[in-house]
Formats: sequence, structure tokens, C-alpha cells
Amino acid sequence: MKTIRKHWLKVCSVLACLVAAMAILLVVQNSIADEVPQPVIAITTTNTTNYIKITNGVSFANYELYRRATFNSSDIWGLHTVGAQGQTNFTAEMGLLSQSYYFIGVGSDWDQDGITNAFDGDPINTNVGILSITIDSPTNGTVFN
Ligand SMILES: [Ca+2]
Repeated sequence: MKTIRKHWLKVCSVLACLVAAMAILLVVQNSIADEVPQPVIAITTTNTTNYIKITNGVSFANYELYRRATFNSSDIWGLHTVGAQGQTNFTAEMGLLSQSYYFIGVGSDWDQDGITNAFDGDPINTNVGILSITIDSPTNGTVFN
């Protein structure tokens, strides 16, 4: 009887270790599954429109499309479109531009200061809050022609 009790405790110890290992494995697996892969895009162009598709998009991510007219690093990226959650297809009219360059941003509040990138004065700086523009001149009621 003592031998059975002795082995029973060993079996319970091994089972407890297996359960703990499986719990750790599930936590690691969930954290890996929640990561958004580096976006890969494909662009199809007509005479008037660019169609931008994220080929490896995930349904739980928010993507933003940024655009600029040149590849010159002094040309700033402008926010073109904020996609809905899981949106992986975007369109951009060419307008007056003969060419455009695009990149996809992942997430809508990069510095996590509670102000979405579209309204943030500097989306990667928590010390800069909401974008605010004050026009001192001309005053209210001025008509531009
Ligand atoms: Ca922000």
C-alpha cells in the first residue's frame, strides 16, 4: 500500500508539471498570435488611381496609409487614409501627381498618448498632444478668393 501511495504522488507531480507547462505554452502562443506582421503591399495602378493591397494583413489590426510625392527624405509622409479594423485594401486618386510613394502604418496611436495619429501633432512623441492650429490673421469673416 505504501508503494502505491509513493508512486501516486510522483504521477500527480508529473501531471502538475505538464499542466503548468501547457499553460505557459498557451500564453506564449497567444502573445505570438496577437503580433501584427510587417505589412507587405502590392500596388496596382491605372491612369487615375492607385490600388494598394496589404497582402499579409490581419483582421485585428488597424492600418493607416501614408503617401508622399517623391522619394526624397525631406518630403514628409502625409496621412492619406485611416483604415477600419482589418481593412487591407485602399485606393488613392493620383490627382495632380504623376507618381506617389506609400507606406503602411500599423496602429492608430503610435505613442499611445490617447490621441489618434490623425489628430496628433507628432504621432511618435508623447510630449506633443493634439494638433491645434490658431489663425491670427486674417480674422474671422475674411473671404478668400
Ligand atoms: Ca498619439
